[in-house]
Amino acid sequence: MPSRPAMLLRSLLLLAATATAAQKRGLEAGGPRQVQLIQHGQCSYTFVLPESRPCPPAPPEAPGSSNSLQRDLPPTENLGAWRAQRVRQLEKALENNTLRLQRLERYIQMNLRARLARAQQHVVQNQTATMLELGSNLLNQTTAQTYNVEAKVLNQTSRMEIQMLETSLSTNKLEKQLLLQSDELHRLQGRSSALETRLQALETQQQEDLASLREEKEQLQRLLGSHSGALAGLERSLRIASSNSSLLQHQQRQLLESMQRLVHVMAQGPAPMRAAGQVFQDCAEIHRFGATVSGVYTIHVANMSEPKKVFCDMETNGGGWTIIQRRMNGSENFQRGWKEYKEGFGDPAGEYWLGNEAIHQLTSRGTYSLRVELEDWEDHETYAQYERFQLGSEAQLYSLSLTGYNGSAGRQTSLRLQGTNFSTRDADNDNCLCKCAHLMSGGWWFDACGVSNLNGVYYEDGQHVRRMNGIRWHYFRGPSYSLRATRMMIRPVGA
Ligand SMILES: *[C@@H]1O[C@H](CO)[C@@H](O)[C@H](O)[C@H]1NC(C)=O
Ligand SMILES: *[C@@H]1O[C@H](CO)[C@@H](O)[C@H](O)[C@H]1NC(C)=O
Ligand SMILES: *[C@@H]1O[C@H](CO)[C@@H](O)[C@H](O)[C@H]1NC(C)=O
Ligand SMILES: *[C@@H]1O[C@H](CO)[C@@H](O)[C@H](O)[C@H]1NC(C)=O
Ligand SMILES: *[C@@H]1O[C@H](CO)[C@@H](O)[C@H](O)[C@H]1NC(C)=O
Ligand SMILES: *[C@@H]1O[C@H](CO)[C@@H](O)[C@H](O)[C@H]1NC(C)=O
Ligand SMILES: *[C@@H]1O[C@H](CO)[C@@H](O)[C@H](O)[C@H]1NC(C)=O
Ligand SMILES: *[C@@H]1O[C@H](CO)[C@@H](O)[C@H](O)[C@H]1NC(C)=O
Ligand SMILES: CC(=O)N[C@H]1CO[C@H](CO)[C@@H](O)[C@@H]1O
Repeated sequence: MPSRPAMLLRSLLLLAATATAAQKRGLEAGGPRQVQLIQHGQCSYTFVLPESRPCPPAPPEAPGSSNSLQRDLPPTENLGAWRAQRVRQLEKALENNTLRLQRLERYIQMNLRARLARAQQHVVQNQTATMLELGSNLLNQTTAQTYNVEAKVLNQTSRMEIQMLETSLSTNKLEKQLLLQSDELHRLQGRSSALETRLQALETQQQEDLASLREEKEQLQRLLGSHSGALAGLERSLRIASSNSSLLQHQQRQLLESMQRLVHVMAQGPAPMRAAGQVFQDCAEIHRFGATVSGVYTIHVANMSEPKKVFCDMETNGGGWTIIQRRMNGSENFQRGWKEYKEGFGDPAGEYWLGNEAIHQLTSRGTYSLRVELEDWEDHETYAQYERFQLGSEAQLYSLSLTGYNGSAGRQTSLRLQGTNFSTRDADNDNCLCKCAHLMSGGWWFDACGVSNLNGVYYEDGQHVRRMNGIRWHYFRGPSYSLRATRMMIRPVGA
């Protein structure tokens, strides 16, 4: 914006120009004075300009020429003089004009200074306002444009910033991801390396194990070799041992037999040996002691002063039987008196009678059963068994007491079960008016002579039938059949 004095000067010059123009017009109008009115807004200014002299008449013009140049064109001969004149004229006019101008200036300076100052002030103010308005408009526009541009720039900037932010954000995210991934990678690498080390350790361990296993295997193989050697040795010795074992069994059998012989010998031995060894009352005790071979053994029956030799059946029906009567080939005479039947007679290895006293003593001490075995000449064998057998004392005439008959020698028992007294040819204790012992021979538990007598006369084969005094067992072979072999034996019940 131009400065205030400059503006004032411009206004002044403008005014001067106007004034000159007005003067010209006033001259043309022929008025002495020139009055100029200037309206500005509400105010109006009246300029009264001084009367100026009319301008000198123009030099004579050539007819037909309207052009000043043509008019001013001098003749060529006095061109220099004209020129000088003309310069002088111009100088004078300039001078005059200068003078007038100076006058006008003075006038203005003197008369119109205050008004002019006011007008100037107004003008200046208007100008200033206008300029201000213009400037403010410009400024508005500028500011608007600036705002616009600024907004655009800001928009762009913000957008760019946003984009940058986004970019940076995404970059950050990417970086983070990258970091995470790199971390993961590191961890994985670490783990992988750890795994590798572990793997290596395992491999080395495995190799060591393998080596040790190989070593163990070799050791085992060596051991196996030695073991198989030992095994072969063992097999050899086993073979030898098995052969030895059969030998041993043989030896055992021999030992057993020798032991039984020893028992036998002991049973038969003299008193001092008996005292040192075992004392047996019957064959059941000897059997319990371990003897399994049938034969003659010595027993010590209680209340009997002398030991007795008996034949022990260690096999029949469980063994342990004490034979009290035996007939087999008629080698022994059974026609004996009371005393002989009381004490016994015959050969324990062959035919014999144990003796009524010994039988009484034995069957009085415990519960005995009686088994009677019979054989005819036709090779039939049969038996009669009594669950309970007991013989009374001599005072009771060796009376018979039997219960529980059982056997194959007939439906009925051929011995009267209870109360039959023993009779010999010299002791008639039967229930017959006759003497059964005379009639039937031997000694027996005759009733009214009865249906049996195993101590009768021994008849050889072919003479054994129709014999009343032979060896009879009625319910086996009838009343007159003499048997070939008989055995009477006793054993404690439950043995
Ligand atoms: C200011 O100037 C304008 C034109 O530029 C004119 O119309 C107006 O009358 C002036 N006002 C005064 C107070 O001079
Ligand atoms: C300048 O701008 C402001 C607001 O932007 C407005 O009020 C004012 O009238 C404007 N002035 C001119 C001279 O346009
Ligand atoms: C910025 O520019 C977008 C499009 O380029 C426009 O939609 C938005 O209105 C502008 N914002 C401003 C404040 O100018
Ligand atoms: C049987 O065993 C005895 C030792 O108990 C031994 O001396 C003998 O050689 C063996 N006999 C055999 C055939 O192996
Ligand atoms: C055996 O003898 C004793 C006395 O030494 C006697 O008391 C007992 O009754 C006798 N037993 C038999 C069955 O005779
Ligand atoms: C009867 O048998 C016994 C024992 O076997 C024998 O010692 C005896 O000589 C025999 N006697 C007869 C007459 O056959
Ligand atoms: C056996 O003899 C006794 C006497 O000792 C006698 O009382 C009894 O009646 C006799 N028994 C029989 C069956 O005759
Ligand atoms: C012999 O006695 C047994 C029981 O001890 C019995 O089962 C059986 O029937 C008896 N036999 C005879 C022939 O009586
Ligand atoms: C050329 C011209 O007009 N000169 C005039 C200047 O003014 C003086 C008097 O003031 C006149 O004498 C001149 O003629």
